[in-house]
Amino acid sequence: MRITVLAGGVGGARFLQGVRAYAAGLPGSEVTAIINTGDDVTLHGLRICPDLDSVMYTLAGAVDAERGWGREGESWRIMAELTEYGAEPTWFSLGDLDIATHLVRTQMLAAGYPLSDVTAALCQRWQTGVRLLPMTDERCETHVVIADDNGRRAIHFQEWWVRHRAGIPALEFVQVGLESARPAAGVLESLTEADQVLIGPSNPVVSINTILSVPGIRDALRDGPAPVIGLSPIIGGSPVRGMADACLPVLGVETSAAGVAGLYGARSAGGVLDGWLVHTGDTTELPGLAVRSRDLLMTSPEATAAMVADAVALAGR
Ligand code: FO1
Repeated sequence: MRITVLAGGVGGARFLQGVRAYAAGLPGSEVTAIINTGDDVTLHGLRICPDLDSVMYTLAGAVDAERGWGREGESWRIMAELTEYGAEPTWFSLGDLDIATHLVRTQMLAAGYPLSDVTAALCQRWQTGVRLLPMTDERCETHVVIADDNGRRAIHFQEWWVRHRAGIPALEFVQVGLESARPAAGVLESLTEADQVLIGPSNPVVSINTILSVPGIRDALRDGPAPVIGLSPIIGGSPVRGMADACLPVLGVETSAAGVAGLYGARSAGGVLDGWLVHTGDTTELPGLAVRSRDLLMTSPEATAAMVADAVALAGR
């Protein structure tokens, strides 16, 4: 079975551990993940791809499990030196081990390799067992429009998320570069040749909606042959992880399983979903959408693999 997954960072990484565990039980199966790159940022001259790296480190068993990002056993000596020099930003912490990844990526990009090739090269080392594809090879970044004492202005998503902990109300998300971006090499094929497409329980606004907004990706899902099943990132009105509740209202979407399903839309009504898994007790009623409820807490790769099995069963219903 060829499974293609749309995913963001920390939650997406956990979900992919479960998809990989599920696929391990099906000999000859392949898992491809299309990862959000709207969070990417250049700091201290380094190109940083937080979602790609969180997924890569997690699948490799090298992530700091408590934080969900960066390397296990990390040290922070370079960051301390940068702070001594007063080199901003000091609110975004780069670990010494992690910096090696950014150095390799930045050098390869500068030498002309597309991000998809750079990602494949980095994954060579980590043997992730899942093919990781950036949603696009083009530079494309989420900015957040805020209003504060300095007036109405746009700041990079990372500044809003990490520095301000999404505490300043967002007025709008702007995807810089997205309109002219194309899906990265392999992305459209992975959707049209898949037997099963899954939309992971990642941030629906700044991860999944960003991927879907790359020209060509939404159409490929809508017109593709594979069933598309999504998993709700909202459990009883709260996000499983992250701060999706600070993002959904910006699009006028209710923070609920039903709200997110409405954002993605049922394929029968021009959206992308055929089926929708919600957490026990949550509901969604959308014409043409098959809905099933179950425990959606990703407590272990095995528990998540059971979720994936239910998603696949829902697709075959
Ligand atoms: N998240 C933080 O909350 N603080 C940090 O200093 C931080 C640094 C960082 C460095 C590399 C990396 O790949 C991720 C990092 N993250 C950090 C996580 C990350 O930026 C966000 O959680 C995501 O972009 C949202 O998915």
